[in-house]
Amino acid sequence: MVGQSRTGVQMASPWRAIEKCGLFLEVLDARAPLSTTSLTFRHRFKGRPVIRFLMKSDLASPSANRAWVQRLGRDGSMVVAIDRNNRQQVREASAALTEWAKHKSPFRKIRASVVGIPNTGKSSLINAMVGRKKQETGDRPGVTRGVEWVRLVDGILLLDQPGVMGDDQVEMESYWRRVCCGTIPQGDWDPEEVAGHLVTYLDEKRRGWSDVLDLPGDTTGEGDFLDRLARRQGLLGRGGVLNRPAAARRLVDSYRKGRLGRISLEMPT
Ligand SMILES: Nc1nc2c(ncn2[C@@H]2O[C@H](COP(=O)(O)OP(=O)(O)OP(=O)(O)O)[C@@H](O)[C@H]2O)c(=O)[nH]1
Ligand SMILES: [Mg+2]
Repeated sequence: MVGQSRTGVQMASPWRAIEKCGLFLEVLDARAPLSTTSLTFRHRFKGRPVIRFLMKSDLASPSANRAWVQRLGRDGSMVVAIDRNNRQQVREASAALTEWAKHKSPFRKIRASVVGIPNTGKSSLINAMVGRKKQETGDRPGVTRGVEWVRLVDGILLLDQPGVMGDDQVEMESYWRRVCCGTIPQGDWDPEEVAGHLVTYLDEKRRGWSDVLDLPGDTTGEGDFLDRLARRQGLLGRGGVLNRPAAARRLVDSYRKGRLGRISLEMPT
């Protein structure tokens, strides 16, 4: 099976390479591990071992990180919360992976497929573990276009590949969280709707979250809020009308980049 990349280059279907792998490294966004899980991959995992990496843990709440590691690891599987710039965490993660591989398959080469939805940090994880910028990374979904094998150590190969959204039916509850984690290209989502969900969530979970934006007046009311944000940031459209979509995009972007603080969007139940 052959796929067409956006550059027009023919590339092998990622699924064919994935089928060769005896291990999956599933990369989730630590801020929303459930919403950034792809059910499409879950079906592929069936019966094969999975190690979960909660990437961008530096942007998530530390207590939520601990809770997620515990919750997702309850079935005995390995779960690691990781920040690609934290060398010790990265060293420990690759040591744990190497150890796991030696134990599970002492005589055979391990091929591990690094999977996840777009922009969760798959290529960054590979670069951090191999200790050099081998794979291209970028602050937008769809950076990796083809499949590539990368050697971690002798006997362990990692497969980098494009993020796959799959054909999951995603409810709005997960969708807005995926947007806030940067997994959906700009233009594919309605900024005011997503910002509305984010504001409602933050108002409920994090008192005083908007202090950092230094907005004048009362903080309640989502419509009001975007108007005040647009005014504060001088976001005006034609005829001096407040540009609410631009304010909404700025808010989501601020969240995504951690400017509102380390805030997780989900906690285990
Ligand atoms: N703060 C923070 N940013 C990270 C971390 N890991 C990755 N990023 C950033 O997240 C963005 C996406 O990283 P990539 O490694 O390109 O993600 P990917 O999953 O390979 O993306 P696709 O190939 O597009 O599917 C980049 O801007 C990275 O710098 C992390 O641990 N912390
Ligand atoms: Mg990539």
